[in-house]
Amino acid sequence: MAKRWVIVAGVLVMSVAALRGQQTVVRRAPPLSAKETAAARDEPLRPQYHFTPPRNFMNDPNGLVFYGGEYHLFYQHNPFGATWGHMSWGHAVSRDLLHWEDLPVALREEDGIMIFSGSVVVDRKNTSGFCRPRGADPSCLVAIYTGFRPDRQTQNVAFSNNRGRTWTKYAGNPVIDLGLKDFRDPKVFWHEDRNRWVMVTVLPDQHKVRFFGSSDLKKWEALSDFGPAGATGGVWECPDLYPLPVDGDGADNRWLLDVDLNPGAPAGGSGGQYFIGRFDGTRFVNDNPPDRTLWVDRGKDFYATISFSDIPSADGRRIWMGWISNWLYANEEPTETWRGAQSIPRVLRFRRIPDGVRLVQSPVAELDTLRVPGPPTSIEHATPLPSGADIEMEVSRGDWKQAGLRLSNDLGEEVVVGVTSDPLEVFVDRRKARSVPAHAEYPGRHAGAVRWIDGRVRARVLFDRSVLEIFANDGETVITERVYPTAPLTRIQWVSDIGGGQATARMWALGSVWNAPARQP
Ligand code: DQQ
Repeated sequence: MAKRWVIVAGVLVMSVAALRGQQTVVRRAPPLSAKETAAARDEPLRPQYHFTPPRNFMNDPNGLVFYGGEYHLFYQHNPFGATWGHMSWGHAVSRDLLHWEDLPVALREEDGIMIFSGSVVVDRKNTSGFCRPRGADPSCLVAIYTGFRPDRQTQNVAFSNNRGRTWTKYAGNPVIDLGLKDFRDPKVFWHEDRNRWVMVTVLPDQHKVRFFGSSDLKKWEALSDFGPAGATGGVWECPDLYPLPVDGDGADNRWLLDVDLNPGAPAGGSGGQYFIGRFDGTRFVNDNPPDRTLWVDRGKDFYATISFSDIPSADGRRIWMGWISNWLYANEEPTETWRGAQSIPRVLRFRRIPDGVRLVQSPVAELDTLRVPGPPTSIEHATPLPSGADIEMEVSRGDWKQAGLRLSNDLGEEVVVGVTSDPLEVFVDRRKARSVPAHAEYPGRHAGAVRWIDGRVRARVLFDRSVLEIFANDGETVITERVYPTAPLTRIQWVSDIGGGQATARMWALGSVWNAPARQP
């Protein structure tokens, strides 16, 4: 049996909750003092530029929305402990997608109903009647979330008239009740041509996405179903749907339908798949055969993605975030005080490659503002590794088998990020990353196919103490992994049979968002 990694920290539960619906009496852990906060932020595994909760457990990102100059990140959160439970929406805001200000819990478990995943929209024209117009601006924020009881999942709404600082649950909830035990994760957007709201949900165990339409966010009618299709080895969760241009061509917009799967992902456990097709406001039609599966990420730790709503058209980006974990071991990650991390926000595009149209993902440009000024370090011999790093590696076609960068420490713990030539793949090998017993599902080597582009494979590697995100060939292949060494990884060097000049890497140190103030991109 897998050894438990750590003792769950900071739980003050006076009587145990209520997965079965009995009365729940719990007391929140008190906020951390300034000294405790500083210590928790400097825990050896605490990422310095990826979002982590100030305290306790976090899983899926929820309700990503841009409003009034702020990006909002809500997230699945247990306010009472460092394992999953009492699900509520934690909340943080940012002006640059990197520096997040923690705010109080936005939506709390109440009356035995947990707040599962969902989305937030800007109700610009007050279609819901929830908004209190201020001057010429009639808008407000509306959250659409799943209310969870052990025997029933329903869709519900709540609204905020003060930029998300406080929320009111709608007295007429639930707004959709199909009498089902499994029916969740509403993602809502405004469909301009049909002049109505569209809600994308999943019927998880039926492997179906169900679409609903509404003019006021309160009365919903079922529109159509999509699925089963693609991968169905686990339940479907956290869907999302939006158009993306192919190769930047606004005349060739395809719709991306994102559906997460647990378990059944290529690296084991949870992961994301996507479908490419057409959506007419009522029905999604897959461009590919139903048995074609397209994976979002080849690592073991990227789940429950959701994209930002309401990013202004002048910006025009579609940006998503995903939770960097896996349900196989999410409750047992070896961190204290806090648990769970979100990915760097990623810009999404479609690109036509020889295999067809595919999703590409790249870190938001704002990340460059964290690069410590000065020229990058060229990695030739063993080089000191800062606790946050942005590395660009490139290998050229030739007579070699493997070219990798080894990130290591004096205990002999190491992670290798590299490329193999046959098969042509990028990989992350974390089998030797932790010298003490780890969860049985943690050690592993995870790889994804790449292609030669002008005789080269390039990869951007983001390292953040316990997080690795690899974007190969500008994000055509992505690998996201947590790494849990018992002491910091402090050295980086090539390990390969590749000839001189055929492999190059340069590295920028990245500052901590807690020490480096926000800068303009
Ligand atoms: N997590 C939420 C659900 C969702 C799942 C509950 C995905 O709404 O389906 O915490 O990780």
